[in-house]
Amino acid sequence: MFRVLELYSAVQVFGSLYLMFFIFFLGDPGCGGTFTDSEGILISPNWPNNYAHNRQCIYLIRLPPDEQVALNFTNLELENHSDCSFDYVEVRDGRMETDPLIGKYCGSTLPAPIRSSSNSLWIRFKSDSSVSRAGFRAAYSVGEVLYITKRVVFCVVWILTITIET
Ligand SMILES: [Ca+2]
Repeated sequence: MFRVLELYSAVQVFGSLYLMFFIFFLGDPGCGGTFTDSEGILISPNWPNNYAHNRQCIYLIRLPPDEQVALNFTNLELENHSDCSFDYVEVRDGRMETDPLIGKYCGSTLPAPIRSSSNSLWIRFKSDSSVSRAGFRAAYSVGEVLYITKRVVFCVVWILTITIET
């Protein structure tokens, strides 16, 4: 009996150390982060399997200053509620919790494509203490229209400048 208890505590200690190691070094894949590449994928924790209860994950997409973020949800499966009070994904137009709200989403209706007005988007995923689903997956990229427009305008101005000068 003594041996069994000893073994049990050893397993407990080892288990806790392993968990600490896992959280400290490997993080929590899918739970938030800062995204600075020109394109990327955001997923809820544990996607495509069910997310855990009582999670909060913050995702910040930050592109170079003169670019916009285009965000498209490809999958959405969250606990449904009329005001999305239980589990939700909220998207804000900027880099902070206090920036203008673009939308708060839950259930399984995919949001329309989202575009930031500046170079960043702030996203929060939150789950409550019961009922979990698969979560969400969203892809972002540089907002091409503004990117191309700016370059076209630049070229036109450049050509005009040359034409006027000669
Ligand atoms: Ca829930």
